[in-house]
Amino acid sequence: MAAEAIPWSEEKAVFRTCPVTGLKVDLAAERLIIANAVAAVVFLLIGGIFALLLALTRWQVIHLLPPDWFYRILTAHGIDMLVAWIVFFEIAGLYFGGAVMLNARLVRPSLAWLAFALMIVGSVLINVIVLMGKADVMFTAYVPLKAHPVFYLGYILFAVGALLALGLFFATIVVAKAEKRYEGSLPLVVYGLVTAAIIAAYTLLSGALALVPAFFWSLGLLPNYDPGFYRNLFWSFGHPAQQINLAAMVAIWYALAAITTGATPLNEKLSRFAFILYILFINLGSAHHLLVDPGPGFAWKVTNTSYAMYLAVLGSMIHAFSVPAAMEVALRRQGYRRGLLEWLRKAPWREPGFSALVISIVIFGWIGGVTGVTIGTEQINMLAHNTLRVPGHFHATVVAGTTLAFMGLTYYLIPLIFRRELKLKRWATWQPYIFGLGMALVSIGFIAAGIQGVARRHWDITFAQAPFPATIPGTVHLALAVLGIGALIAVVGGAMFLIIVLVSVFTGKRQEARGLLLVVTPSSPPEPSTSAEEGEEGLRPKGTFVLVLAFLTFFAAYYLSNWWLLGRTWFVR
Ligand code: HEM
Ligand SMILES: [Cu+2]
Repeated sequence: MAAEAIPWSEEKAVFRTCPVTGLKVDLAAERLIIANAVAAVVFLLIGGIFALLLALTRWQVIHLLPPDWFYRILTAHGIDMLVAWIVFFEIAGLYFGGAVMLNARLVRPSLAWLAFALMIVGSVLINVIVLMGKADVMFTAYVPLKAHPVFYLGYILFAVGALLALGLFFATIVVAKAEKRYEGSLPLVVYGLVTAAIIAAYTLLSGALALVPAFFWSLGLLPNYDPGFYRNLFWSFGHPAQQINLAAMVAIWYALAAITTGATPLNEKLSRFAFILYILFINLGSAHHLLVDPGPGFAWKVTNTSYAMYLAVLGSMIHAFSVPAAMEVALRRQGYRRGLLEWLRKAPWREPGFSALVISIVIFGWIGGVTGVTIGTEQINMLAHNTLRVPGHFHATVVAGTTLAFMGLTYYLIPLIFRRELKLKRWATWQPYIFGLGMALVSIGFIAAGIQGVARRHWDITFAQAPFPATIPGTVHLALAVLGIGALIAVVGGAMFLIIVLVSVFTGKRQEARGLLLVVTPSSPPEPSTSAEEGEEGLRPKGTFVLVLAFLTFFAAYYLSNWWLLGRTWFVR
């Protein structure tokens, strides 16, 4: 028997059977999923309050915080959001994918609780030491900026906890296979999570390599720490960490498409291949953080940020076609076959999982992806480096893209995992739109200000006390007002999410979800068209094809216009 050959097989797991999905849910895994998800949401709340303070400072007519608090809150916001909120949620996702989706038991729940405790202690330590004013170094903590040792210790504890959780995820999948808990190959969503976890493993190790010496350096035990060395290793943590988010987000895209429209991938092999492209190539993109560093040479920079990086971009392009195409085919099957886009018009727009998915894809691709590839190009980076274009890019990817996808999925986890009735359903219908609109404005405001040269991470964008006079065009204020107004809208959308989740979890009726997974039950679903094309021809994803062409045109226009802008900075006749 395979099961006996496995260490830990003596552990007794207790399962319940989910009446909706028929999955066997390990109760220990369920409790851990809940704990990690709740921690994630709490850090989203804290980071969100900080976001509001920052945005009201960036909105130049308000300019709320004094300089020291601006940098302090910026440090805490970056860590609470990018590290705590995202990683806690991802760990919840890994336990869900590794155990629940495979009918398997989570190995060693006690170690998983240890991992959770390490991550909590780490993130609390960081917040405390930052708010005490002893670590105003931003989340990147570039050497030779020096923080209090507790700051690095907090980072390291968090990373060790996350590594432990990853190890348990891999072990759970191996044991599930050996115990024959699932048949055939891994489901695509779990496959995507495995991709995320593989990237996470080397990411976290690089993080440890960067931060452990920094810890000793700040204790005074290491006399010197080379900034170039630190920056290289930090970014082999900091950049791939975003690709974990990317892989997890794409896995959730496939899940949301399946939940809300019944979509199945058109070509699963291709989708799997696209995930492999991430593993192989995406880490090379880290070099885009070092484009102005004196150490690495030009050829190294260009090779890594261009040629190799584009293979990872190809992965994203494949997913960005596959997910909408799968939805289009599913909706055409339901009868919406007229013209190119009837399926899109009649799609379940009031279902928050669907709207979150579409808004996530659109802002991630059209704003985040396009600007990322553009500013990651060596030459154009010389214009964009350390301007507000950079936070404009990553608020489109990691906030409107990843965060919104995570929010969308949460609405379905509440009945399934928390086993509570989802409350405030009408709010849920609106929430993705409000958050998405706000974040679109935030990103566009950032980018528009950045294109006009406004620095990021800088309290005084007017450079009032600088020895050289700096002029910023008046239109910058318009861009920053768009940012500020967008932030207010996004904060309302974020608060709605938090209220829906907390009200449901703490006051929702305890219930076994019965069949009903969706948030909105249409009273009368729209009539499928009758006079439409029949047969296979009517099922082709023609609409998605046209949308993708429109995207590529926009991409080319934005990319080329940046070369044009670059050309204008050279006054050579
Ligand atoms: C309501 C939502 C949000 C708003 C309004 C917001 C706003 C801001 C602002 C104004 C800055 C400062 C930019 C600068 O002056 O350099 C900033 C930085 C940042 N934000 Fe957000 N943010 C939001 C949500 C998020 C989320 C959800 C994440 C991550 C998942 C995130 C990650 C970051 C990071 C990593 C930085 C850079 C920190 C640094 O430069 O060290 N933000 N954000
Ligand atoms: Cu990066």
